[in-house]
Order: sequence, then C-alpha cells, then structure tokens
Amino acid sequence: MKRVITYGTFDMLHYGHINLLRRAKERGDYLIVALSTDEFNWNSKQKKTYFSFEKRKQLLEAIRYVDLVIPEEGWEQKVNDIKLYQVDEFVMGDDWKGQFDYLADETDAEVVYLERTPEISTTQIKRDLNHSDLVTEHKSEIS
Ligand code: C2G
Repeated sequence: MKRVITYGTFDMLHYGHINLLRRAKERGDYLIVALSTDEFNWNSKQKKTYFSFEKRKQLLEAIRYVDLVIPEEGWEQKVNDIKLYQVDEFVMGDDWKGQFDYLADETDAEVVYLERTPEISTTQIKRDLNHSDLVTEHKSEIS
C-alpha cells in the first residue's frame, strides 16, 4: 500500500484544493492530510482562517480522496510524520517547490510538487467577495 501525505490550511475549500487532493491520492492508495491548526496558522503563517480547524477537518474528511486527517502544529513535524505513518511520498503544490527537498534526504519518502491550479485561492475569493460588496453598495447608492 503506497501512502501519500500532504500539508495545508485548506481554508474555504475550493477546486484548487480538490485538484491537489485528487492528484495526490492518484499517486498512491492512502492519503493523509496534515491540516494546519488555528494556532499554527496564526502564530507561524499569520493566517486568520475563516473556518476553524474542526470545521476545516470536517470538510476534508468528507472528501473521497482523503483517508486520514491529522493536525499540523508546526513546521518541524514532517520528518516524524513521514516515519510514524510510514509515508512513501510527500506531495505539495509547486508554490512550495524546493522548500521541502530536505525530506528526501532525511526520510525514505519521495518529494513531489504538483502544479498549482491557476487563478483560484482563498485570498482571491475574499478579495472578489469584498469587491462585489463595494460594487453592490455603490449601485444601491446611485440607484
Ligand atoms: N493549492 C493548489 N492550487 C491552488 C491553491 C492551493 O494546488 N489554487 C495547493 C497548495 O499548493 C497546497 C495545498 O493546495 O499544496 C493547500 O494550500 P493551502 O491551504 O494554501 O496551504 P499552505 O498555506 O500552502 O500550507 O507545511 C505546509 C503548509 O501547511 C502549507
């Protein structure tokens, strides 16, 4: 059984995340997602998530490609996770290309970067929603 792991915040789940998870699962038989906790997001990634860890975990567990969700509490847990869960392949979107190559030296896992899905991101969704509010407000003012 080939075991794959990937890491992320997965806030406001969108098709870019799903494309990543689908392709990660296609590379093996069992996919583990290490989901960033609220504390890790805030303290280490300066990310304030829209959904809490529990809600983001619930969403990920509903995805057919995902077999197990574990917490990501820090940058340094990856080597231990790979050993503990006997992971064969570590997968990330290629916005992280090169950042995790050290894992191939420190573990038996392969490191694979998959192409990001263009145009979509949680930040973009928030930006678009804010802009649409402004436009709506503006229209209501002039109508
Ligand atoms: N992703 C993607 N295409 C997008 C958006 C995201 O392929 N349009 C991928 C990212 O490359 C990442 C995964 O989806 O592999 C999760 O993205 P984020 O939730 O933004 O995760 P990130 O904040 O990059 O956290 O230790 C690693 C970090 O936890 C990664």
